[in-house]
Amino acid sequence: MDAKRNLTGGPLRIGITCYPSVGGSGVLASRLGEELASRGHEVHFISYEPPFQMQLKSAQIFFHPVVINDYGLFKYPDYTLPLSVKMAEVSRDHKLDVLHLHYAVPHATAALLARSMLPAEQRPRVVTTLHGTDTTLLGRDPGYRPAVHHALTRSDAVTAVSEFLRRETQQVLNFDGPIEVIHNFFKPQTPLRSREEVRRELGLREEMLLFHSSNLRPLKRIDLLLETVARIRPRESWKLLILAGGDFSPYRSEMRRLGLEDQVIVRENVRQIEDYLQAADIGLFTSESESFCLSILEAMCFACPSIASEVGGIPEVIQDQVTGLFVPFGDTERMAMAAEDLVRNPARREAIGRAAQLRAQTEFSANVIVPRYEALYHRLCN
Ligand code: GMT
Repeated sequence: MDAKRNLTGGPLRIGITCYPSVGGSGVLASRLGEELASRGHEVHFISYEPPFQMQLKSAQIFFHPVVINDYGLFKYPDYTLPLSVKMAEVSRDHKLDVLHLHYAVPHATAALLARSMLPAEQRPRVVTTLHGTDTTLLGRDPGYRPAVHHALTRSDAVTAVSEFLRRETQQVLNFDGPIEVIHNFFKPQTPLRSREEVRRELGLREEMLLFHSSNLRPLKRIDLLLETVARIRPRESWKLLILAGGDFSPYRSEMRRLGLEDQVIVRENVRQIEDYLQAADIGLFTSESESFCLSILEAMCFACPSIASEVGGIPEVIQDQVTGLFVPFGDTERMAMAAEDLVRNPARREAIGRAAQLRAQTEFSANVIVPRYEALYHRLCN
C-alpha cells in the first residue's frame, strides 16, 4: 500500500457503486455517501445514473457516469465491463483508497476486474456490502453462485445488513470468510410540508393513515397487503397510503376486486418520503423475505409503529410488542386484527411508536452506524 494512503483516522477517498434506482440499497448507499462527505471524506459515486435520492450539493461528492454502448455485436448490452473500466479510471485519477460496492454482482465483480487493471500502488481496497438478493436469489442460481462466491472471497471485506443475511450467506453460498454485520441506518430529512398539509393532500379527515412503502417486487406480497386491509373494520376508520417505487397499475384490478378503490391512495416514485412518513400512523409490511426492511426503519424514525411478517432480518429491526408487532408470514387475519387493535388504541399505538423511534435513534442512527464503516475502511487502509 502506498505510504501516502497509510492514513490513521484521516479523510479517505471512497468510491461507491450501488443500484441508483428506487430501493433500500440505493437509499442506504447514497445516504452513506452524504454522511461520509459531511465527515470530511471525498466520495465518488460511479454508476449509470446518479442515485435516486442523492443530493449532489456537497463539494466533497462527485458523480462519474458509466456510459453503456449498445453495440450491435452484442445481443445484450454489457454493463459490467464499462463499469470496471470507469472504476479503474476513477481509482487512478482520484487516488481512491476504497471502493465500496453495494451488491456483489455485478458491482464487486467489476471492482475486482478494475483492481486487476491497475498497478499495485493504485489499487483501492474492495469492500462489498450484501443487501439480500446476492444471497437469497443469485446465491441459489447455479448460473450466478460461483460469481457471487468469487466476488466475496476476493473482496478485502464483506459486510451484511443483518445477522440473518450473514447466516444465510454462510449457508447458501458455503462462504466461510468473515462477514461483518453492519445494520442499516436512516437519517430523516426535515419534511418540507406539515403533517396537516400532507393529510389534506391525501383527502384525510379523521381516518388513521395506514402506510406501506416498497419497490413492489413480488416478494413484498402486495396481494397479502391488500387482503389484509380488506379485512380491517370499520372501513371508515382508516385509509392506506402506498408509496410505490415503481408502477402500481398491475395491482389495480385486485384493489377493485376487494372494493378498496376509495380506501387506498398510491403515490409512485416519491422523493420527499419524509413528508408522508410524518403523516403515517401504522406501517404494514407483508414481505415473504426481507434481509432488513429499511422501510420499517424509515417509519420508526417518525414514531410510526409497524406490523410486519416475522421473516428474515425483521426481528433485528423491531422487537415484538415493544417497538413493533409481528404476525406469522401470510396470516392476513392476524395482521388485520393487530391493525384494528392499534387503530382503536391510541395510547398503545403511541407507546410502541415512541419506543420504535427511540430504538431507531439509539441503534440505527447515522451517528452509530457510519463510524462502523469508517472504522472498517481505516482498518483496511492501515
Ligand atoms: O427490497 C428490495 O427488494 C430491494 C433491495 C435493495 O436492493 O434495495 O432491498 C434489500 O436491501 C435493503 C437495504 O439494505 C434491505 O432493507 C431490504 O430488506 C433488502 N430486501 C430484501 O432482502 C428482499
